[in-house]
Amino acid sequence: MRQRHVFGQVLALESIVAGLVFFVVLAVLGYALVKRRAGRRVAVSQRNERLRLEAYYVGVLAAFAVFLVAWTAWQNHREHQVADPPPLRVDVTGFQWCWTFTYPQTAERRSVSGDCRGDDLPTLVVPTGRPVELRLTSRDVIHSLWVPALRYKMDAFPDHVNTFTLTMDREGRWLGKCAEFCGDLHYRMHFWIKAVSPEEYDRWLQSGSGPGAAA
Ligand SMILES: [Cu+2]
Repeated sequence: MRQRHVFGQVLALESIVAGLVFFVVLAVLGYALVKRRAGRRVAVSQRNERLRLEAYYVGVLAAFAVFLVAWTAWQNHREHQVADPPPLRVDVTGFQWCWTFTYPQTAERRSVSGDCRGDDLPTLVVPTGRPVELRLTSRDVIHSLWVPALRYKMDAFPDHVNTFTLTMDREGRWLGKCAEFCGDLHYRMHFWIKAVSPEEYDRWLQSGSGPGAAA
């Protein structure tokens, strides 16, 4: 999956840079603590500032922060560029406490929903190799559509539509969750996202049965 790959890379780079900075700061702090312990009878310095050194320190940390923010924003921007060919559209609505997936291009506006009780989870069916634009909103409070294995999460707001486009490069099924605490039964707002071949997807869309049916 492209987005999984991209955001996996972003996470790896951020972890390496953040870890590096953390351990360098820790090492300098440890050095100062050990080297300047009271028992060592080190002469107390009369200086109370070292402007140039402090400026370097602040400059280096700021450069790391700017780099991380810019890199992440750039990757996010690349991931959200308009797809070509034009994507299939699926309207996703979060509600207390489940999800509805609606396919507006079908004549009868095919819809998959459920109550997220037990194993009866709604399934978002998408074809492989074709960009799919998810248009995300909420019927009541703020929810968040999260597919951990795909590294994707986006908030669903009432009276607002958030969009993102994904392209699945292989068939499979992944568990999605709500990542925004939204009330008593938030914990059970799970769904499946299932990628099938374009032929199977077309068949499913026409037939109104198959892998998209609950369970
Ligand atoms: Cu929720």
